[in-house]
Amino acid sequence: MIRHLLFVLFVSASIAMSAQSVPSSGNLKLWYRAPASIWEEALPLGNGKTGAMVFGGVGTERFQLNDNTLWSGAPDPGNTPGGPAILQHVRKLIFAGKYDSATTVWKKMQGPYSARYLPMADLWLKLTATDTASSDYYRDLNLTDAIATVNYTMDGVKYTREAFISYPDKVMAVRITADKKNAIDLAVSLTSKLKYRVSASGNNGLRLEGKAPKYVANRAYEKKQVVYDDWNGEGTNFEVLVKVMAEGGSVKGGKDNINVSKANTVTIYLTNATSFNGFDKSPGKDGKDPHAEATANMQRAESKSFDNLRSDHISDYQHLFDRVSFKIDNKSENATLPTDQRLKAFTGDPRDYGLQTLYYQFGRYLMIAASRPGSRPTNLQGIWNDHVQPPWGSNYTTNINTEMNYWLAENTNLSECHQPLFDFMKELAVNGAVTARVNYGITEGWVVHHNSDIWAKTSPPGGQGWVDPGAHPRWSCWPMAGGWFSTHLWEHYLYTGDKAFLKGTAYPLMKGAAQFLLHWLVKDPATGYWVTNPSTSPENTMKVNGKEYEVGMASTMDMSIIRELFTDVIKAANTLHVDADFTDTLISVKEKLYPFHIGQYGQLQEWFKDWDRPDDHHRHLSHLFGLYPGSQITLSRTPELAAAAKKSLIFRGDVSTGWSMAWKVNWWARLHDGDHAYSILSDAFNYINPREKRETMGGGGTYPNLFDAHPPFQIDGNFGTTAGMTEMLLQSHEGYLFLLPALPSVWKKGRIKGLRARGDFEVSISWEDNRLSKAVIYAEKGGMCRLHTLQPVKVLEVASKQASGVLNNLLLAPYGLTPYDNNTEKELVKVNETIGYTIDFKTEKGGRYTIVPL
Ligand code: FUC
Repeated sequence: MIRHLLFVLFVSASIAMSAQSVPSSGNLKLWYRAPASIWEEALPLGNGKTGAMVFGGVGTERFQLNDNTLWSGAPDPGNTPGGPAILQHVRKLIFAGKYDSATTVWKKMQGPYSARYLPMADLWLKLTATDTASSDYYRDLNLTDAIATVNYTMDGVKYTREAFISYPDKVMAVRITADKKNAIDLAVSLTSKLKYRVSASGNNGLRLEGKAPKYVANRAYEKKQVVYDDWNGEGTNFEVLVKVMAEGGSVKGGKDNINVSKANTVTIYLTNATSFNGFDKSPGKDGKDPHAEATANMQRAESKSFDNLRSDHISDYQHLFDRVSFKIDNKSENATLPTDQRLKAFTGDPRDYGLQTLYYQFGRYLMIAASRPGSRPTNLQGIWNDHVQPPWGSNYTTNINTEMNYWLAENTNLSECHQPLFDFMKELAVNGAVTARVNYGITEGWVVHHNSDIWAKTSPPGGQGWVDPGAHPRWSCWPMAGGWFSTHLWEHYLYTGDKAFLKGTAYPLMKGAAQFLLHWLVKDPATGYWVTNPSTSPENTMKVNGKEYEVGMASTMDMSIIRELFTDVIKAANTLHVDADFTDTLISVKEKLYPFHIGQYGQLQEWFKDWDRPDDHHRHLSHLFGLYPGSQITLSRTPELAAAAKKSLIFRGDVSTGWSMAWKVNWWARLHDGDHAYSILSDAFNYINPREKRETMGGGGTYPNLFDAHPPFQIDGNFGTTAGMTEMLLQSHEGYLFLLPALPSVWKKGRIKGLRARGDFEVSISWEDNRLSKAVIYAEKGGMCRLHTLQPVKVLEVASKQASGVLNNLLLAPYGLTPYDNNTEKELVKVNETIGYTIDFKTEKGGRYTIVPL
């Protein structure tokens, strides 16, 4: 190990010294002058299912591999028989104000923790017999074709290595070339951090068979940390196949490695599969045969040439990626630096807007690489994880993180990448109906709590059958994820206008989530309002008379999610002309939902009562759900609530964890304060050194490979920030398309092409001197368009008129009325008034409309 480390250090040092002469590359590349020696320097590839982190080593190349169906454990519903009695007890205590006792009793409701997302294997290429230094080292990840490349010169030979993972062909392909004949010598091998064995496979191939643990502990003090069954027992089996092909020279397959000598070109294909056979089946007893799947994929890939695989991969990827282009005039000289140095230099010269557009497109790249139709939804690390015990299990944390992962799907024109989340919801609805019945005695609809996994776990986590002092009802007591997820279905419909989706997929799920919540609500005997009890404001605590409590009733977030969902369901049922009685019930309950409150400081009240603390800097600000991603709080329709939300944001401060700051970018964008959004956004470009201890790292920031730092790495910050930058440039939730609603003053000149807005519109915007210079709106389906701009504009192709009345386009309809009580005597903080011009014009299906200033 030490020898290996010394070797890496030696190679890195010699590379750093000799790497001055390689030309810089375009702005859509992450590129470096040295190989990665730590995971957060390696570059991610993926096709939704298979993920690889490419290290780019010279003597030793490592591809750290994942399969997004490889998790610990097996289906484990973890529901609590006798739950309804526990619930009644908790409710009684809470209505009596006995929050402490309620918290203790709630713990009986907690089921097991989620399963862990696991690393699959490593592919190793031992490239040289001697540790000779190289020169002209260069590696990159090119976002225009999703190919990772390594170039270097050694002993006068120029080597090139390319790697990609193909979605259409379900294969990872690596090609090594040299500019001189017979120059490539290497050994190929496979290992895993899990239980595994390697054998020869056919002609010049390797086969790694692996087994995932049936249990990975969640707490350090648990006796057994990683528990394996035998090969035929419980736990997911997996397989990795490698095939090595060479032109020139010779290939010799061994038992556990393959040796190539004196080749001109080497091509490696890798396929992988697991026994995962659905969320409700044992991956051991009832698992699929991973060998059959990996073999079939390998045979199909082998029948294609590398060049064909490569060009099919590129066209598949570009079909999605090329929909959006983004440019901001960049005056910074740092644009020519390697990406890690560029990031380090950002704080000193924050004018490097090209780094921001690169980061933006990297967010879209990650979504395409990690979430494709047919794959699992992205987890806390997308699909990339190197730990058997990853932070927070690399699971689905559903009280913000999983939702944030999908905030960019619609507006950055990657609608089909949203699909895995919808597929997952179908599974959650099955398990969640059982949890609703067993835990709460609710026989209609489905529920999800704050963690889930590949087994579509829906019960509250926290440790079953034993008391875990680290398990907190402030996170476990939160049955709201089904409701929140369901708002994604409605958003997908608003962006696409896809009625078949609304009818067949969305509405049944949305209705089920609403049914559960309808039964979950109880009448507060004191106020007569419908409230949630028990309730938390995710992970935060309320302080009542100097004492902190975890569980109470009617948190603003609960009520906001329910209000948003009921509104969506009512609109969906009207659109489909179904369920009139059910919508009548929703309408009457909605009228008596516990409303928003503006508290004593002029803040948006987080809790049932005005217990908010100005010095509370908790990373979660879930009570602002109505401002974003919800649409209940807007500057134009509820300016007082918007002011209260702004006050809450000011109290909490800007600096927090990566995802929390990403959420704040979106909130400030919704408050049309581009400069404040921007100042938080620029904090995302704090260089985080992955070699430092987590405790000494700052709040939020970015690793050398542009992965977001919570810290540690968590992918939600990447996705949430890309979504937030989009929200700064285009919004469509207030009843119209608003161009440049929160353009920061430093982004003086720029252009973004191909964003999507509600109403099934595609929008391109250019600006100069901070003012709109031109926009083009493409109407995919046609229909009325309402447009808001900060300066008067005209439409070149058709007549437009000043907007008036209700727009005849339901996809663009605003939220509606938002009830609230204002209990402060203080003056509210000032918010940006909605100024500008609003016009209506008619669009035809497939029509293109040019907007120019008057
Ligand atoms: C929630 C957050 C943490 C972290 C974890 C995965 O618990 O509060 O910050 O993101 O999820």
